[in-house]
Amino acid sequence: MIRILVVNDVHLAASPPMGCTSLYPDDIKNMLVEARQYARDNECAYTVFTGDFWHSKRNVPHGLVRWAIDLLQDWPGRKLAIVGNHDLSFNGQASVPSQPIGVLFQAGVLEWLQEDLFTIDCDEEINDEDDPRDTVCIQWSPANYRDDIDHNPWNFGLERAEIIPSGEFKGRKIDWAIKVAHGTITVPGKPYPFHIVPMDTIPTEGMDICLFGHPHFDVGIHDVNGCTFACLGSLGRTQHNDENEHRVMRLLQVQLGKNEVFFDELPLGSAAPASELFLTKAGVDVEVTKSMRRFVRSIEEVISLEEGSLDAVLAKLGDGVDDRAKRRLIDYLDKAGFNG
Ligand SMILES: [Mn+2]
Repeated sequence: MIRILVVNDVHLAASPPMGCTSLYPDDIKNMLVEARQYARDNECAYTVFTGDFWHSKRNVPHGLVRWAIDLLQDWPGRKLAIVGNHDLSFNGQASVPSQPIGVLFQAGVLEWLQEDLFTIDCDEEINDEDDPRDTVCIQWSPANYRDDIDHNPWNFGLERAEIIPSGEFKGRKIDWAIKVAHGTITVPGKPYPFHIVPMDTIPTEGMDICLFGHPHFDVGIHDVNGCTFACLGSLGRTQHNDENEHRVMRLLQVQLGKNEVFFDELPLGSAAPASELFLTKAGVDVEVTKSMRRFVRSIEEVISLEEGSLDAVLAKLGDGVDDRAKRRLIDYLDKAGFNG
């Protein structure tokens, strides 16, 4: 079998997001080291990072970038990555070369999936010859993040190539077509007050598997219209919410044979217990005035969302808000650490 390790929303950071203790940076590092050990022990041919490798858009210390380079350099197999909203500045994908994620691409420790990639691997458990009958041919199709990605389900479909179009293995039949995406893909039938893309609205024709990040909660593994959608949630628990209080941290591993697929859940034993990762709010006695209540209510109206991400807040603000105002709001909220 060809094994693929999937790592969602790492959110590596030098300082803890709001609501997290100073344990946060080491928690991420510990889990990444454990993920690498899985890649070694299970001889994963691929590790897929589904976006948001970094948490902060700015002020990432060189030492941490160096640490990430060293980690990934000693990580076996091909490491394929797409970019998430947290990896980008306001200039979108054009900002990649100047972002920490761009440094990882330039260092050659991560491969940026920018267009469809075709790979071929020999399943050595069957035959160690490069016999077409025993090889597994994969089409990888990326959906890197951009601001309007959740506006159209077609952004998450793919155009299946029946055969490898060029190169050494030209003419080989594609066994698996895999989408790798960063977007708000949700289970069918569940409404949210912001832009989402329910799985059953995505054109799944020709698509076997969709591995996606962006939702930080555990969406699970779902077969919808002939495609298996999988997202076990973010590695980085950036928000102190109910979901993260109770999440059992694990990674997804996909095993592919020529005609069969298995989805395994790998436990992350190194994940810090929630009781140590999150700050508990101590009650404080403050006189709450009428105007304070009014102010809080108005903020609540904007941010009372099931998932309080910055994107969700902005989507709720609607199209009527001036872009410059939105950017300033992003800036303020980002500085305040409110950017799950
Ligand atoms: Mn994220």
